[in-house]
Amino acid sequence: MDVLEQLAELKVRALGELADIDDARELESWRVCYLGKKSRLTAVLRNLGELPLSEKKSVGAGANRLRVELESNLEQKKRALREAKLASSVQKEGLDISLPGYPFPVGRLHPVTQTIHKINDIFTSMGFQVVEGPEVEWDYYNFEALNIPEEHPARDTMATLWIDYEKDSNQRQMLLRTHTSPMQIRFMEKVRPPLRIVVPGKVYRYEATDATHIPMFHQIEGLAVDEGITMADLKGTLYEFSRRFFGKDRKVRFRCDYFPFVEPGVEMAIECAVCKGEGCRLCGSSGWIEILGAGMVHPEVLRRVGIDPEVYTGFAFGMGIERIPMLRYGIDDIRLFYSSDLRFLRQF
Ligand code: FA5
Repeated sequence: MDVLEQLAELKVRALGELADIDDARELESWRVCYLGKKSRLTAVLRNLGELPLSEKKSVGAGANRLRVELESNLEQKKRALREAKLASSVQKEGLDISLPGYPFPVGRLHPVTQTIHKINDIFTSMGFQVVEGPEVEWDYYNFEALNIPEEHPARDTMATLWIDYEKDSNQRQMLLRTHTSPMQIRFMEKVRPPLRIVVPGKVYRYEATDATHIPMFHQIEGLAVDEGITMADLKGTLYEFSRRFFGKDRKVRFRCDYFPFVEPGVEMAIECAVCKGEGCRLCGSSGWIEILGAGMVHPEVLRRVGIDPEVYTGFAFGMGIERIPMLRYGIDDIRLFYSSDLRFLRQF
């Protein structure tokens, strides 16, 4: 019997056996026997090279045709077995495959994260770069380098969570950063002006909670240092931010304030969204909500990082992020952001 006759016989046998198969395990044995590595068909295909030229072409074509035919029969059988199984479980378990499936719960970004992204977008469009810094910080970066030495009363305005850590040989102490300003120092230690950055992140204060205060909240720091930067650049940049974020009709107020690392210092407040300036619980009856502290970078801060204050000047600001969506959407209690109530969170 020549090879082509053998293949014809193989086909009859394989298809005959396949017709009688009615479970997946038998089907797998059939596949191994007729299409597997050690099957007769694979051997024929592998040894084509040894055949005389006259037979090679016809045997090769015949063997490949048979392989394709067996594979397609195998797929058909697999489908038929699957359908038969499904039909039997529909009968046995009363399964209704036409019922709609359960919807997958789809998550979304937290409103504070969404706000950070929006603020980043506004400042990057004005040429600022986004950088991040550590939440566990050295006393030096959080206070000392920002003109707040150990006995300075300004430390009292930021009740600090200290880390229980033995001072090292440099007498350094660790804390949870109370603001994002330490990144001003860290960044200026590494990068020379001109520079423009914003630094979003978590900050921590050991404070009582009320409608506008929580012990863990977010800030975004801004810092721009270059030749010839003035207070007008600071105000222009923050007005532009407010216009883009809150719209052009929302009033903005600057007032003098004190922060040891800026001179002069200001605070910026926005007209309260809940009472439209009339006075309510959220704004403490003042009609305004303070959202950030800012000012011109103190010459001593620049000097400490090796930047000459006679050549360079800069402005900095630190904004409380939670208060921004509160003002935009008229949310009257900051604690709602962290109470994990989906009815609140799903609105954003
Ligand atoms: C600071 O933290 C300064 N680092 C800001 C600064 C940066 C001034 C650069 C000058 C130059 P202050 O403590 O005021 O400042 O906090 C800044 C903002 O954080 C506040 O305006 C407020 O919006 C927000 N904030 C402060 N404490 C809380 C709190 N407990 N809960 C929620 N938001 C708060």
